[in-house]
Amino acid sequence: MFETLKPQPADKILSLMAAYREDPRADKIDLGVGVYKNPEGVTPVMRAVKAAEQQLWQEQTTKAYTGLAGDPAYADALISLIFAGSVERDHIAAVATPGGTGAVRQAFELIKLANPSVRVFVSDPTWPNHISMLKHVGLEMVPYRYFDEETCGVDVEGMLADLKGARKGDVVLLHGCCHNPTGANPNSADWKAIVAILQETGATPMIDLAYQGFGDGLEDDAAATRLIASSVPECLIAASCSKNFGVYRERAGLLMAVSQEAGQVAVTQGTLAHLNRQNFSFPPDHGARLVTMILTDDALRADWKAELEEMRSGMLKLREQLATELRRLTGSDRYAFIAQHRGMFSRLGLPPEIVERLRADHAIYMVGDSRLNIAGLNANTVPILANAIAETAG
Ligand code: PLP
Ligand code: TYF
Repeated sequence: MFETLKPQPADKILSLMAAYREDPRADKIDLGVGVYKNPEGVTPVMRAVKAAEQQLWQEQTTKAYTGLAGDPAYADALISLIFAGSVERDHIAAVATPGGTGAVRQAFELIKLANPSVRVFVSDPTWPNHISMLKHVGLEMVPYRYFDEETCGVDVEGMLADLKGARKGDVVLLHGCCHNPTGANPNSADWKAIVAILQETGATPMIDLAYQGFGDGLEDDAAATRLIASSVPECLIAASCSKNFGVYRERAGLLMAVSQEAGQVAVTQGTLAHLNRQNFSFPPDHGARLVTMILTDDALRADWKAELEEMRSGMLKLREQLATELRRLTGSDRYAFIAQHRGMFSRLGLPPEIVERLRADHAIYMVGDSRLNIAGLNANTVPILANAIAETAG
């Protein structure tokens, strides 16, 4: 039967990773896949994660199954990090998932079960896995305007106009902070306008929160999620711990469904557990347990926050350095948006030919849509990138 299988389109980001690995040039620069790297180019195991792992190794007495929803203490800890009491705990159904991707996938499954004729509104552009999973699950997709190619900021007017086309029974997929792939984000006034439209239309928001702590800080990065979840009757949040705890391969995610109607929560919780059972039964526990240990221990939590803050401020400094360097070299403010963008990514708005020339002539690897991973840079490579951009794109 396998002969009926057809080759599947490759993930462009993962293919770029492979091309980079094969490039023999010693001075190559990897600005592709969204993985944090320190100035030495290493994706470190965070200090608090190491400490928690050591403690876990000594103290853990069993690796027997948890539950279909994972360890409830994990959901409690992450809910308190994300919501900080802005939504009552008993209004939230939550299940652990294999990474943020697993949370997104399970959210799509839940949506399909609740309303098979749903339309899911997605930002243009969005994370490519949103699109491929929506197709795979068989849900209708409606793109909404998001990125303004001229300013490299959010096309707020276009976005709001398109979101007005959603109706009750539809889902609006939003990036809670640090938009992937553009780096451009709504400001707080924009978020209020988005909430007003959600209230008007009755569409259900779904928030993908994969970078809390990478933009303006742990609290600010959760502000839009808190505002939305406390302003609308229902919403979904797919959270990832991959980036902010650096536990990528452990696959720690959490899917949350908030209902203003507390009486709804038990059935939603049961449905989420049922969907976990259909796909993988018990979610991975190791990463989730480390996250729980860190969030519930004062010393580990303080050290984790300090290290996360170092990572965040390092990325902001690189943004500022790159914007300044490009202003000097081009004599224009055309790249000032790089310092305004937040998170790991910026879309530079360069055509694919320029992205290709940067790779061929300068061994600089960014995604074809001109998305670069800021964390792939350091103080020494910023001027190299700036020179290459100024030379090829002006
Ligand atoms: N959502 C977005 C927008 C992402 O960029 C990512 C990627 O890292 C994820 C979700 C999920 O990541 P993971 O499955 O590694 O937790
Ligand atoms: O956008 C990125 O680079 C990250 C990592 O299939 C990633 O979100 C990339 C591709 C993929 C899963 C994760």
